[in-house]
Order: sequence, then structure tokens, then C-alpha cells
Amino acid sequence: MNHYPWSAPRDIAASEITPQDVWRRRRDLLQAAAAVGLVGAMPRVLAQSPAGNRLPTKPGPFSTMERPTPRKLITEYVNFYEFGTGKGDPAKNAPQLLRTRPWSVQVEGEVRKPRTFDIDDLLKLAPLEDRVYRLRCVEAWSAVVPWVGFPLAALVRRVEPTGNAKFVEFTTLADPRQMPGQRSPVLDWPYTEGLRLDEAMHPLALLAFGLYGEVLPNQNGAPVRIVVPWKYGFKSAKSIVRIRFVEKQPLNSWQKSAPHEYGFYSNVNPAHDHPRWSQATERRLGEDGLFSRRRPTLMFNGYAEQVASLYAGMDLQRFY
Ligand SMILES: Nc1nc2c(c(=O)[nH]1)N[C@H]1C(S)=C(S)[C@@H](COP(=O)(O)O)O[C@H]1N2
Ligand SMILES: [Mo]
Repeated sequence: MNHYPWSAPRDIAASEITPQDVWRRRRDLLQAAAAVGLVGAMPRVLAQSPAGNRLPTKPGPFSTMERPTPRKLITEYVNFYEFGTGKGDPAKNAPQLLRTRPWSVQVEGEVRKPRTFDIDDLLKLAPLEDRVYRLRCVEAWSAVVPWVGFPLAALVRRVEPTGNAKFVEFTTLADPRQMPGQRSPVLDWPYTEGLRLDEAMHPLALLAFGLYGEVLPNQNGAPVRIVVPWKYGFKSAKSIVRIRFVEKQPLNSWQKSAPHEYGFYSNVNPAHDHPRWSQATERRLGEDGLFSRRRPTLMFNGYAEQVASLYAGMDLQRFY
């Protein structure tokens, strides 16, 4: 069903329509594209992606058939305020400053089996999948990113939430020595984000370890981040060290810094403007230029078919 006057590119569970060999070919194409991205990039980017950074993956469901944004743009036009507020700052700073091993992720709170995962154990918790998702920043730009990860639900099930677990809070590393952005109070550090438990369990929500078939570049949230494709990019916390199951709706960093601008849900909603700008359209990274058209922003970033039922009966103007 299409709720919008324009014809939306519909996401189809690719596993439903593409046999394995088509998937394989598509993945090979992605890998070739990644290689081209590397060839065209600076040596610094090459250094970030030595051979051996490849992750073993299998094709996952739900991928968009849209063309992925070039790797160079995905890795060099980035928001990661821990490394500076400029779009180029994270690519400049994070590769040298962030140490991603050893790394552990503490899973705690309202769960029967709390556990601290070493990152390399966490990586092995479920098979890694290729999933190409759109990413929509609240700043009205978007990208198509070939992520590598597995459903967040796999981790949630492993720790067995109790009946009191209603929300999940994600926390990014706090270390001003590695993260120079944390030396200024641009946000209330550490960066935190939250999801309702059923949102976290949705099969689209991803725990991501890589992109373009390789280990995540530091600036994109290494060694592990959240990806929630139907919400604005900022819901997808990077470089996380803690996942906590709680009963009360947690505050997130953006709500704390500007409560009238950012709510808890932060679903992509073209009908709900940011107080300072419209959310009706977006610019796709890589499509800049004199004649490039802005794209209409789609409800739930184009994932309405999969996620709208999570919000049935809710006033999405109020719960933004
Ligand atoms: N810890 C942390 N996570 C973060 C951010 C941040 O500043 N710090 N920025 C968010 C925003 S605003 C966006 S749009 C996405 C961007 O992810 P990408 O740059 O890897 O595409 O990361 C999100 N996760
Ligand atoms: Mo963003």
C-alpha cells in the first residue's frame, strides 16, 4: 500500500524475489563498487581498509534495490560529534584516535542473563548479513548504505529481557582522550539513545559491524553501532559500550540538548517539520549539482510497510 501521492520506491524483502545467484551477483557488484571507491580515494582511506578487514557475510532480507552511495561519501561525510561537529571531522580524527580493540559491550538491566560481551564474541553471536538500507539524517540528507550486521533481536533474545523491560538504552564510549569532541559540551556525554523494546526487536533493526563488506571505519561507529533505518540517523548510536534494558522511557542526548526539537521516537516523517527546517524533501549524497533534484522524503524513510504497525493508533505529530 502506498500512502503518498508520489510513487514511492517500495522495499521488498529481497529474499522473497531474488534467488541466491542474483543475490550473489549483486553482492559482487557491491564489492566491485567498494573497490572502485578505494581506488578513487586518498591513501588514508586505503590505510583504513587493509585486506583482511573483510567480514564473512550472507545476503540478508529487506535490502533496498536502490544504488548504494559511494563508499567515499559514506565514510567522509559523517556525523559523529565525539570527533567534531564538522562533516569532515570524524574521517580526519576517528581513524587515528579511536581504539576499537580491546572493546566490550555491557548488556545489563532488566534481563535474566546480563553479560559483558567481548566485541569478537559479540561478532559471532549470529551470522553476519549484507543489508542495504537507506539512512536519513534529520539534516535532510540521505544515503544508501550497504551495512554488515545481524538483527539486534538476536542479541535481545540471548539476554532474555524480563517482563519489566519496556525500553532499551544504548550508550556510546565516553573517553575525551580518544574523543576530542567530548572536551566541549556540544552534547551531554556520553551519547545515549533509546528504542522501545518492540522497535529494538523489529527485524529491520540492526547491530552493525561493517559496511561495504568490510569492518566499519571508525568514523562510522566502529566496532559496533545500531542501525534503525526507519528513524532519523541520530537514533543509530555509534561505537556503543552499553545496552541497558529499562522500564521507563530513557532520554536521549538530542532530547537533552534541545527538547523542543527532538523527541523520543524520531521516526522519519515528512509531515512533521523540524522547528528550524522542512522534512518534506531530502538531498541524496552524491547527487549534488546544479540540476540534481531533491527527493521527496518518505514516511518511515520508505519502510512504512514493515514498521507502520508498530505505531498504529499513535499520534505521530505528538510522538515525534
Ligand atoms: N555516538 C554518536 N552516534 C551517532 C552520532 C553522533 O554524533 N555520536 N550522530 C548520529 C547522526 S546525526 C547520524 S545522521 C548518523 C550518521 O551515521 P553515518 O555517518 O555513519 O552515516 O550517526 C548517528 N550516530
Ligand atoms: Mo543526523
